[in-house]
Amino acid sequence: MIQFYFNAAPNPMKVALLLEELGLPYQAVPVDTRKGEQFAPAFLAVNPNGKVPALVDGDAVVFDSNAILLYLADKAGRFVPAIADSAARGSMLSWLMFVASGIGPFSGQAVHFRHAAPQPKEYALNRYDYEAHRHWKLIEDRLAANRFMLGDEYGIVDMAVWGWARLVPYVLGGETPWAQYPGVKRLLDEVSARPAAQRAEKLKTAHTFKTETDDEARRFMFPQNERLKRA
Ligand SMILES: N[C@@H](CCC(=O)N[C@@H](CS)C(=O)NCC(=O)O)C(=O)O
Repeated sequence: MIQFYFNAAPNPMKVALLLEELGLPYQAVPVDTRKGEQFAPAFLAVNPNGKVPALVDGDAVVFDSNAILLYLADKAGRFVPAIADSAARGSMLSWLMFVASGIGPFSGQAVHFRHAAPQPKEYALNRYDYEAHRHWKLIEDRLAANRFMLGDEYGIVDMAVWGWARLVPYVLGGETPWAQYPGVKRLLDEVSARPAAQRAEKLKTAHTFKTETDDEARRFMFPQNERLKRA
């Protein structure tokens, strides 16, 4: 059976959504990153990058959420265009990698500098807030013109967007975070209403993850700060 290493953050949740959409049997293995479980040798043997999600499927070991989405969808032949359909495949790969290399990292850094970084942070917050908005605007433009990211068909790019769209108010802050992104909100609501998304969300409550950001959690989540203490 597939082993799915996860926590309740955006990148694991998009994989949970696809596993549920595909109806695949899997064992959910919680990795409590606030307790440092991502650095346990047994987990690093699965994902040397020490981050969730990761997946073991027989002989196949796959890490990085968007790689896992593509791996599972290709294997099932669902939620992705066929390899022979070059135009659709090119579009799918472009937007999937855009989420992987743009939406995820810039949203993550915007969260860090908005909610966690010490002062002074104006320069860094401005940079990541600007880039997060710039990336989300491209998704918004796409969804203003299309029901789903690739047109009329729901697929893994929508699932990748959904994982992060759930956090847009936290990423972007402000009083009315959805005002500039009605298309993203529409996609979020449509995907969240799917039974598979509701089952994926239940994973969060089936396991109790540590929620406090205390000194121990900060040490594991922001290990770079240990260098500053030694300086
Ligand atoms: N590029 C990776 C990023 C994975 C990632 O940053 N995961 C976060 C949760 S969303 C994590 O494991 N954080 C714990 C840590 O950084 O120690 C992916 O898309 O899977």
